[in-house]
Amino acid sequence: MNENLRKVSLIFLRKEDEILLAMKKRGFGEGFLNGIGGKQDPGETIEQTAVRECQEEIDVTPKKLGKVAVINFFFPEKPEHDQQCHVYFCEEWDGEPKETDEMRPDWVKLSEIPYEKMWNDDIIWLPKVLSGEKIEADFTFDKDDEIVDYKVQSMTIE
Ligand code: 6U4
Repeated sequence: MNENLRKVSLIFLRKEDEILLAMKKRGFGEGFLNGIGGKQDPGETIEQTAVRECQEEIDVTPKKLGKVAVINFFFPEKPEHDQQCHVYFCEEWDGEPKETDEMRPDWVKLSEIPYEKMWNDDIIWLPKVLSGEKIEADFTFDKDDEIVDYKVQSMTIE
């Protein structure tokens, strides 16, 4: 695990055969559908970040999180974007997902995930974690945010 990378969280709420995706309305990844998350603040554990971001972005408080992936994203041409993304599934939470200034959430059927509206790495790793695998991955992007290299393996440390 790369301890020097800035950590960010990403949560996917799940119920029955649906997953919650949200359109990011501003900032990094604007316009993409994704799970809910953001940057770790000083003094927080990454799980605390995951909970806080979910509260801020869709007004939901996760009650139980299961880590499913740790993914390093590298941008050699824009190293300020390098980040380590800690991905969680959540099946128990308080509140109902609400649109905020940051995200517009929507339930989507697992069989109808619109990968063409998401980060282009998602189609590579999200199906794996949805099928129950826990993974570690590295993705490297060029200046146009296209993938130039990647590696996905089973998670060795939980
Ligand atoms: P600001 O705007 O500073 O408040 P914040 O919401 O704290 O931002 P932000 O938007 O930088 O953080 O977080 C980026 C979010 O996008 C995190 O949840 C991680 C996620 N993310 C970044 N690169 C991704 C990628 N290649 N694939 C993916 N999610 C990615 O699926």
